[in-house]
Amino acid sequence: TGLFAQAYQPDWASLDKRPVPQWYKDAKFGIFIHWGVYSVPGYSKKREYAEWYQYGLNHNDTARIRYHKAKFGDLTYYQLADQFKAELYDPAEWARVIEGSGAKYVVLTSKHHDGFANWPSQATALAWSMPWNAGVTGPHRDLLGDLFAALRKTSVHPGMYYSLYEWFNPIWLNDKPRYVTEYMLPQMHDLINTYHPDVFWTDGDWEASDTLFHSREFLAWLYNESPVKDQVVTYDRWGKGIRFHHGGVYTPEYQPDLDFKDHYFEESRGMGFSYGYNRAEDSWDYNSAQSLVLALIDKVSRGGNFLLDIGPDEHGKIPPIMEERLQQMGHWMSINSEAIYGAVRWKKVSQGDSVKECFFTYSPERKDLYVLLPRWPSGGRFVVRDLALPAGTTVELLDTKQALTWKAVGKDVEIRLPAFDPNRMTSEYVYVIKIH
Ligand code: FUL
Repeated sequence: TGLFAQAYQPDWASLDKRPVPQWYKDAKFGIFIHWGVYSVPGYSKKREYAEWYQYGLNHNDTARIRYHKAKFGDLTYYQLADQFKAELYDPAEWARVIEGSGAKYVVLTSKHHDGFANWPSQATALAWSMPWNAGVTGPHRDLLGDLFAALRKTSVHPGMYYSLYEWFNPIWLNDKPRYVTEYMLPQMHDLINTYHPDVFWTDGDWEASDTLFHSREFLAWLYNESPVKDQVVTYDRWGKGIRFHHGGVYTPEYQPDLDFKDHYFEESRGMGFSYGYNRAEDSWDYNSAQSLVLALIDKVSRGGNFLLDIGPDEHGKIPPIMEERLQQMGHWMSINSEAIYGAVRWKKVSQGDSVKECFFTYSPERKDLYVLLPRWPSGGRFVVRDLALPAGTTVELLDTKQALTWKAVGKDVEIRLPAFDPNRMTSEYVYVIKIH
């Protein structure tokens, strides 16, 4: 294929023109999964990332070192791969739980910064003297491929996370350019060509330049020629200084206040304070279902996506508290998802200053405005400020499908609400009014 025929050139001016795929903008809600050898210890001090376990062991993290000694004695981190058995892993069940949450895509760690590959990567043997992928040790199974196959039987798009660099990969430590051309790029091509992911979520961007990582060349290939060129979603983590400036979707991380009006964004976070499973966390470290629904609608009202993380354990089980949160969100979504899927940022994100009285989302396709109420208003009415509605506009409470009456009051619209009826209303957390 000649260079002229290519739609995208390996420079940011060109690559930045590539539109974010519409399926992804409509999806709004995805599930991140951090799962690997670090799930065996599954431990960090509270408020630290448990998937950084190996790094902590090597950087004088006394809490992790003490825990490691007590639980694993003299075993090295690498030897923990034997205990990553995933013997209870049921990808069809994961797919069912995730689909039930209302999420429309998944981003599973193909490999994190420790370099352990969750698929039978040929490349690992090149760098590591011990078996360092899930096909040849631990689970002896293609964890990634099996989840993708299960997801393809649902409405959930399969996607993957990939860390560009590896903390302790011997090739990376000795010869970075060689690591990139002989190890990283072959792995990335293998992943794209074998599994056809709809989402490719790169990370580790801060460790080297986009030039060293060959990021622009890779993206040009991905967008021009790869088997997923039309549907694949990419992000902004492609090298030092690129994040929040170039690439696909911008990636705030535990940064709820960051939003970008003229660039698509997705905030990610765990249900507690870690991505990888952290057994030091208590139930109160987990967000309630209500605050997770609020986080989702907060993102959607600002025009972005929400990528909520779960951390399965070394057996392959999703911890019950995480599973329950997904079920609770799914229950809310089963009643209110039309305010989420396909929605865009409206001219106003929310109403109210320190206390949010409501959030807004808008369906450009149906021209419906959604008013999302984080608490049931008192006094039998709710006032939407500065809104003019044509006569004949219908207003409906999604939860009970009741038609509501409204009237213009000055520049505002006053909507009359029924008495709060816990026996009839089932959505909890956030009540949604549709204005059509
Ligand atoms: C970060 C990583 O270092 C974390 O461990 C996690 O994967 C997060 C999504 O990205 O930069």
